[in-house]
Amino acid sequence: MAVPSPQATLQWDLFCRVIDNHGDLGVSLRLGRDLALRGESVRLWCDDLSALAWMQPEPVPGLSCLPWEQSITAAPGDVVIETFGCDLPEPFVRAMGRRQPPPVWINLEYLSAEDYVERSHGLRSPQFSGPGEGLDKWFFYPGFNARTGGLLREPALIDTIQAFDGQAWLQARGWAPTSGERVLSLFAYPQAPWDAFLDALAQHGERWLLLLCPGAAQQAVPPRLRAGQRALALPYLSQSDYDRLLWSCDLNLVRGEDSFVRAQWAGRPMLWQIYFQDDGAHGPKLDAFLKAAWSGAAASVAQEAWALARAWNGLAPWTDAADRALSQLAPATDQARRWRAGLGEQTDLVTALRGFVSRERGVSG
Ligand code: TRH
Repeated sequence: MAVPSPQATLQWDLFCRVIDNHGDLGVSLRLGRDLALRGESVRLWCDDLSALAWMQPEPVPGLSCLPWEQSITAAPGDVVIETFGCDLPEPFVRAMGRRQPPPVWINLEYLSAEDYVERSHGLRSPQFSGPGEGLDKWFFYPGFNARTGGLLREPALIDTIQAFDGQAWLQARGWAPTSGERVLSLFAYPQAPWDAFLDALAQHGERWLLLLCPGAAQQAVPPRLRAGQRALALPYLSQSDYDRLLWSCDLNLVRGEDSFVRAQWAGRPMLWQIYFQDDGAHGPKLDAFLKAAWSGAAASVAQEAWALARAWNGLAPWTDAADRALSQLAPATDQARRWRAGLGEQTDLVTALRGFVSRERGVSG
């Protein structure tokens, strides 16, 4: 159901190239759906829409998901967003130059807590050559504070999560923990240190139900389960159901970008497996996030959380401190709630984008 919008409906063109995995489409879809549910008219042009069959099986009013090639003959709308610097088709960019007024052209960048984000957010990139000559492109950076573009957060998301009955939801699907069992969701890349992780979970005889998302976890975990652990292999869920899974677990292991953000909204302990980059850029990116997310926590608790996150990502050996972080989830739960409350005060990404576009178009938002 579309939320009535005080602003005039605009036509938004979102472009997405799938490089690997599911985050490129995942973020673009999440953005497109949020815009559409707030009353905007959105076309999502993507070079590989195959994952849509499970990510978004139901149509969303106001959102059309279309093959990339069809954009070549389309008339550009009021706003054009290229996600993660994907190059737009030349004929489309030429058509943008002919449009009066030209669309507001935005490059939506990757999420990071590093300092460069605040410096780069909102910068203008005048196009001096090529098909877009004479146009301006704007850099829009999501982020974790008010000097950035914020995070995708649908209206009333935190209230919805707080009112959600995760136990009943798991029960209805046959995924509920038995009495005395704790439950985690596990979405991971293949290089995770599986043995150290499962040992650490089992260390004090705790019993765990591991809900394994499709991919590496389903191959790696079942043959390695320790005493007191059992696992269920989940199918791919819709994005909305994947969110509900995160809201229902005692611990969420997430990766990439979109599941990482959604786990923060869940307000439960989480462990992030960052997208690995050959040049090592993922190390400082992880540390910048940890620094932000654990600020204000007791020093010993923060140190253990850092040790666990770095070990899970292969950036440090697995230590006793990492073990301790996994065996004491109560401080991580408190911190996750505090962190979420702070993020919830921020302007969300869609509100920030719409405000930016209104200003650029000279319309009071
Ligand atoms: O799949 P990811 O690792 O994606 C990426 C890509 O590697 C991308 O190239 C990189 O740029 C980016 O990370 C940083 O992880 P991510 O971002 O969490 O995307 C997964 C999406 O799949 C997310 O939108 C949630 C969704 N999903 C479901 O909808 N249902 C499911 O059952 C699962 C497991 C995920």
